[in-house]
Amino acid sequence: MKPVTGLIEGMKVEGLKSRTFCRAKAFIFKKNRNFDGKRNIMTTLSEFIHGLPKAELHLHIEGTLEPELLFQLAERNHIQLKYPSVEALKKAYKFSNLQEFLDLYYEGANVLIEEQDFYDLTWDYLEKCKEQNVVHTEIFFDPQTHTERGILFATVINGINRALQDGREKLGISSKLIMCFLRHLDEASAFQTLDEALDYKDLIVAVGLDSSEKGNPPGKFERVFAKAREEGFLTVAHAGEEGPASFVKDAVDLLKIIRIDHGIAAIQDEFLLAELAQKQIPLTVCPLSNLELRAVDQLENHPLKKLMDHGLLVTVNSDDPAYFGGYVNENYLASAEALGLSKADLCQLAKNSVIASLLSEPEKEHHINAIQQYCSENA
Ligand code: ES4
Ligand code: ZN
Repeated sequence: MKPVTGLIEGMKVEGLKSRTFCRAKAFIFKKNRNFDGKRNIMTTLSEFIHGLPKAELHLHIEGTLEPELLFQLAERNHIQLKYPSVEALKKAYKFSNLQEFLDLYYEGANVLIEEQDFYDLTWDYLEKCKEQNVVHTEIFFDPQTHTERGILFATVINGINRALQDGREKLGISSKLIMCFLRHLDEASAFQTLDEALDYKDLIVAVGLDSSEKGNPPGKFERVFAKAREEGFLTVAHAGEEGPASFVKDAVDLLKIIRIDHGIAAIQDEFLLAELAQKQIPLTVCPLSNLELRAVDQLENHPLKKLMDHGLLVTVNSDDPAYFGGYVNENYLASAEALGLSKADLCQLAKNSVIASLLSEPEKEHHINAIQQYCSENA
């Protein structure tokens, strides 16, 4: 399914959802003019970001379910929705915290029933990647969101994987799959999910931890993560999104993670910052998500740039783009506008996304060279 697009005086803009983002666009539109009103060639940050090759490392596939597809799948699967229209559903996408969002996200996922539904969901996201010059993506999926309501693990992973395979062959986009445990559920449920994943070791590179952070510290899953590592999975975890800096530290020490998802609370602990910088443990930061879930009051106060200045390996990602008003390019753009990021900063973020990825060294080298070439040509 094609996203909503429009053409404003030669500048392609995507269908926008969030208030913040509409403001950002209006601003850029004005900046896109010379003093005499003529358009610059390759001058806007928007165009620069669009052309920049980049990887996405923090993306929940269930969070890419656009309202239009949600309605189509509800109809196809004979599911009655609470909302009378796409517009009514979109109006409900206003959150004051993580839990309010998660309630809608799990409700939305109820329309995913058949393998083809998971395929369509994933394929639409990959088309979006193509449009945005995302050359590599590492995708989270939450099997428990589906197995808890009677959908087979195989249905979920086969649908997603078939789309990822097509993405490689037809779109040239490489990808990895990361299976997340829902941290609001118990350890036994996570162990059972890990058990189911063992049949799909060739498709899943890492395990992660998501859902409600408050009250569910990393230590709750220490034994599950130890078993996952024994079985050969890498580990990542959401930490320091709504939770404290100590959860980031626990994820490093107890879960032996190779990347922190979000991790913005680390800004409050200078010892932790020094450790993350020294070990070059990447943070997969999601600015528009943090804004929409009120982890920050305004993007101007987002710690992204400060984290970069502390020497951390920071990346920019979209998290749940269908719910937070932007895919990866919109996250780069809104961050650049709010924090005054330079083209050099944006190039660094794109390189970081490749460095922090799970690609092989030769693959990383290939993408970093392409980014460097683009940045040199368009400085
Ligand atoms: C999530 Cl933004 C966020 N945080 C934690 N868990 C999640 N699952 C999907 N989106
Ligand atoms: Zn996330």
